[in-house]
Amino acid sequence: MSDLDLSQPREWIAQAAGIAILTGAGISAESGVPTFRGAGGLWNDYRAEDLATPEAFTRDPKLVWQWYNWRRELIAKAEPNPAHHALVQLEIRKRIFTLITQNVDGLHDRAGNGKILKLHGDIWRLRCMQCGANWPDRRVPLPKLPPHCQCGGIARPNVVWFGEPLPDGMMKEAEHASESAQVFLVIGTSANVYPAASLIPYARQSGAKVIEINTEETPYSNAVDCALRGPAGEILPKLV
Ligand code: BV8
Ligand code: ZN
Repeated sequence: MSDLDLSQPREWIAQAAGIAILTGAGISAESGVPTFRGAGGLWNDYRAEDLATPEAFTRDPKLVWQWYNWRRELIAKAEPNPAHHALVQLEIRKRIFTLITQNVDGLHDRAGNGKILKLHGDIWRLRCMQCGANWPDRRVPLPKLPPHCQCGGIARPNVVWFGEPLPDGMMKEAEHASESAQVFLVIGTSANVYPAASLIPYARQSGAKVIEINTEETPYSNAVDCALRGPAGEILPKLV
């Protein structure tokens, strides 16, 4: 790791008045939360289509909830790692700061970040399929699957599934943050999922210096200003 030359990205970050950050499951990997598509990934035993879709939930709410219950138990045992803490330091230092995350694990909140755009929702909140009520529920494990709302309706995880639109206005706000940033950090995402991944070229076209931190190559590695290959938990603290 020590052979990475961080002087240029460190300078860009130090000089930047505004910073926007896009994180994916990789930033939580060193906290022990498995990623979706890597080795030992969450999707390995299941295909995304089998679980993270409204059709799957309609077909078998109990199965989908067993998967989310299992993930909630994993995440509940996880702690934010040095990468999460480095982003809190960055928020303290930068006047203009927006953390855009695809993660639903809540580890950025627990680390202490304030300005977080949760593109794909929050695994710690439930939403009623009947009346639309939306509430936090941190019980691990949930006693009964699927959980129900007080109105008697079935509750779903308050996350965005494939084929579902992102929460209203979320992408607009994320694009606004990306265009007003001098530096755009892309951390721990395979950049497969849209529209989240579209923020990477969007930020670049808006003139930001784009720095990617990932243990592997991604479709955007050759299109960013600086691709740092390695674990975020080791690299990020050295950058800020
Ligand atoms: C929508 C739910 C429209 C919550 C998730 C064909 C082409 C292009 C797009 C599409 C297409 N077909 C369908 C689409 C659209 C689809 C999509 O993008 N599909 C992909 C798979 C092709 N998108 C959608 O459906 C979106 N909605 O488009 O709606 C619409 C509009 C109006 C009206 C109706 C409809 C909704 C997308 C949201 C899906 N929900 N999750 C949950 O259960 O978690 S996606 C899921 O993937 C998670 O949210 C996750 O965050 C996200 C992205 O994955 P990553 O975070 O990148 O994680 P991954 O495992 O893939 O990668 C980890 C990375 O970390 C790796 O690169 C690894 O190398 C790296 N890493 C590992 N360890 C470390 C590390 N890096 C640093 N340090 C380490 N230690
Ligand atoms: Zn209800």
